[in-house]
Amino acid sequence: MDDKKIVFSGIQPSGNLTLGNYLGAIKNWVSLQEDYHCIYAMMDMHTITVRQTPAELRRRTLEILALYLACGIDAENNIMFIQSHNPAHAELAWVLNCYTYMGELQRMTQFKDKSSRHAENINAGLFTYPVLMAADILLYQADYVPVGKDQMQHIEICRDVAQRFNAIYGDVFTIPEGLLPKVGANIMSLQNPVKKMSKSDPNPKAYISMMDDMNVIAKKIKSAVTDSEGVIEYREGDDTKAGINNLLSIMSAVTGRSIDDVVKDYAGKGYGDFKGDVAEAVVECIRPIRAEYDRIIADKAYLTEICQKGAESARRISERTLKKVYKKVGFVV
Ligand code: AQP
Repeated sequence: MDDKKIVFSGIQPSGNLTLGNYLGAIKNWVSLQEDYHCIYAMMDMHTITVRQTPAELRRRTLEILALYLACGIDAENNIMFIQSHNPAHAELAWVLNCYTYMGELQRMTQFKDKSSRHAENINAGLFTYPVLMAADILLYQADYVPVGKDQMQHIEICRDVAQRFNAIYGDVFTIPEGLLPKVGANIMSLQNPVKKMSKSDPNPKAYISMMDDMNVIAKKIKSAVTDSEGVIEYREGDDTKAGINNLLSIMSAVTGRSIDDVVKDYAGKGYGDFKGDVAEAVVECIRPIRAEYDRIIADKAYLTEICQKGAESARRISERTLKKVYKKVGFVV
């Protein structure tokens, strides 16, 4: 084994992936694959914290894998697998549940947000979601977890639980670090730009889906909510500027140019010109990914083979951690 560090991340197939998922997570994953051992999963177990249509969940799980590949994740050199194909995730989550405090989980922003959106179904799984996420990461002794900003709070709780466990039993878990992309860590809703862009937003105009037609993408960006000031300027923390800030971040992330550079191009220009250019840049970013996706999704046998191979590797790696944990807590192994 070489001394490359380990990267773990995943996305839940709870809807079609958005531009936020791409810029906040997958784009970063692609850039890490040269230098690290990367493990990228389709987190289906997390999705059932909210009701799903079973046939859709099954379909979307493979679609997400096809999208990972289309975005440039190399199947030969990385492990990709479906979370539920490795029972160790549920097994370690149970143990970690017994080392996580209710008070810690009650503070989680995502729990508060999702329980207010799904008031009819505030289930225990939704509450303990961060514990399952901690198990996902700690099983593989991951050093780094590339995520968007919304997930940093869950990385913190994962670190706390791992440190607590290590303090009792010795160095069982590697303490992981969250990795945010330089730009694109927090892409906001196009209709309510103080809220993050989410794939499960009931209003499809609020997000760009990686599956949207190119003309739909352009339309959604052109109708993004902005302000009436008419000045293209980035003002961090100013909610009245949230729409323009968001479009500037998107433009910067898809073109690789700094926000300052982009702002200079639009001195004295109007929102119409700017939105038109952002729309074009996003379309040019997504178009080749879509073409590749359409090719890959047609080959179900190939996708199934990747999942099977990935699950075998994932099970092999995680078994070592789980055995160690079981031994430490006193289970007969
Ligand atoms: N708007 C965003 N900007 C930047 N990064 C984002 N991510 C999600 N939304 C944005 C990052 O994408 C990865 C996958 O997230 P996930 O699907 O596991 O869960 P999520 O964070 O809850 O994403 P969604 O799209 O909001 O899903 P739903 O609507 O089902 O809750 C993570 O790295 C996340 O940070």
